[in-house]
Amino acid sequence: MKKYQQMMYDRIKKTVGNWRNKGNVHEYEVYHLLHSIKGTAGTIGMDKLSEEAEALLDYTDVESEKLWGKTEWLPFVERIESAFEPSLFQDKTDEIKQTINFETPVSQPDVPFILIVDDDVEFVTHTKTFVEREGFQVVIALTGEKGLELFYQVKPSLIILDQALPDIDGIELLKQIFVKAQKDVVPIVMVGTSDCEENRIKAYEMGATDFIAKPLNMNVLIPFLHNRIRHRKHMLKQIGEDELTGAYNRKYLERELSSQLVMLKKDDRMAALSFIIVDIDHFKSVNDRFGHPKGDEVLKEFVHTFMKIKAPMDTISRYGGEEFAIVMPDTSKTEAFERIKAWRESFSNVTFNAGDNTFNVMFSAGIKEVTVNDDHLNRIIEQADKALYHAKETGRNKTQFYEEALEYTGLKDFVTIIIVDDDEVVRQMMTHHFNKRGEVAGRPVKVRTFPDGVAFLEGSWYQTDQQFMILLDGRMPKMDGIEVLQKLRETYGNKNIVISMLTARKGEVEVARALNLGADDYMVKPFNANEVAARIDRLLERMFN
Ligand code: GH3
Ligand code: MG
Repeated sequence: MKKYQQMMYDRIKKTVGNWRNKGNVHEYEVYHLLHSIKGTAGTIGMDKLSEEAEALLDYTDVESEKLWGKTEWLPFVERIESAFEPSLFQDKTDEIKQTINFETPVSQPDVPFILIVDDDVEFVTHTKTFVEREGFQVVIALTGEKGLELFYQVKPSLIILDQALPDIDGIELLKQIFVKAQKDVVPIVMVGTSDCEENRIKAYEMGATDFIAKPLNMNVLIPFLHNRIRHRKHMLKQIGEDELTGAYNRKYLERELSSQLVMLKKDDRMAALSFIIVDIDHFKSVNDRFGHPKGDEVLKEFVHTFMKIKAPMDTISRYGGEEFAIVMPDTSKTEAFERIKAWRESFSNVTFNAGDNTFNVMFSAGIKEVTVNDDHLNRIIEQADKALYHAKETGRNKTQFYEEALEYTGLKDFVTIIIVDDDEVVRQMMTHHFNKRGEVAGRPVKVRTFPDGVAFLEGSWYQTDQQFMILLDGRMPKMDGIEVLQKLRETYGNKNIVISMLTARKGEVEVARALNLGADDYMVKPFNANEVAARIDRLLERMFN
């Protein structure tokens, strides 16, 4: 009997673990969990638990797709937890506590960075230990020059700056960073060796936010830091907010997306984030029929309904007039899709009144799943935009993924790289390299390989509406590269095929022949994969665009 109880316990633990990762869960998921506990617990002699689950079931609806935040579902889990017989799971109590310790976030993207610029090693190490215990992250610069470098690199949330540095004078450093710090709302705390009036005056005049004299009282420092960070957050929010809708503005969006991208690259526990662009359908006609103020009301309600379904870390920014961009950290595209679906349902159920008329409004969305391979903000935005455009084109009131848009818009967005080489190492190395890179000349890339010219020419790879980059080994058994080249041009022409010959030596005769027979380029072996990719980038930029 105990074994089954243990199994059930483990299953609940697993489910709740998933919920913790997701943050929000659908009401019906809560229903299903309770329902299965009720049934199973009853048959394995845990009557109290079964009764409890049954009682809780009354508060959930099996058909409801409403998203519950943690604060909503946590009490249910706690009730279930307390209905377990404590004696049964004595040895497991800690584990239960751990599982249900929802306060520990999966990731902590919000840890404020504090930069300390001070040459007093004892002071900085002591402060670092103390301050990090409170959930901050500290970076240290022992010289002014290093401080300057770190200021630009780590973009700290606050700077603690020694007035007397070995190289640059603290006051001088302050002068250099002041403008940027002010723009980014970074408080600068000047630390002086003595509390003399002159030092204070200088510090404030140069733009320090605060002045503190050594020795620092750590008990005061911590609440002080929290205070300043809180104030900073508030200010940032003020700066980044769109007045009409309460969403963030475009400037904030760019900051948020790039900082989430950095987080994603730093934290292996996160697989992806989702970036979504949404746009209200036929919004112009709302304005035309019911007036601009009514349109404004729709916009506000649009954002308001999103706030109700969003996960804690999601942010929405106003991107253009009636276009919004959403960043969902640590969220796969399928999770994003579900969340948008919940929003769609909620928003389409809002009925607007205008005089005697009532109306409902729909929206379209495009999702781009961003992984560690994505680097360029503009490209990410462009790709989500493509997905949105595709949603509009194919009927509106729907969500599309970037991949779907790509498939649809024809494959001209793809570049297929074909490597024809009898050397398996070359084939593997290049395949690995291009797959990892994911794109060339700004386009997604597909890689195919052939071990010899015959297999290649007989293979079915050609499509008239695709573009190909062919890396062709000059010397191969079975059929020589030059011969393959000739046949290739004869059969397919050169409209959508770029060919680069791979040659072992800079044999001038061989190169000349290849170029004469229609090769666009050649590369000399052995080569470095990065260089090859960069070269192809440049080539394709010119040839296909
Ligand atoms: P589609 O389904 O293709 O997106 O059609 P649409 O009518 O929504 O798109 P279109 O781009 O033609 O029109 C957008 C309209 O949004 C035009 C503009 O006047 C209106 N708009 C932009 N900003 C605001 C605003 O702040 N308030 C109001 N009321 N309207 C706005
Ligand atoms: Mg629109």
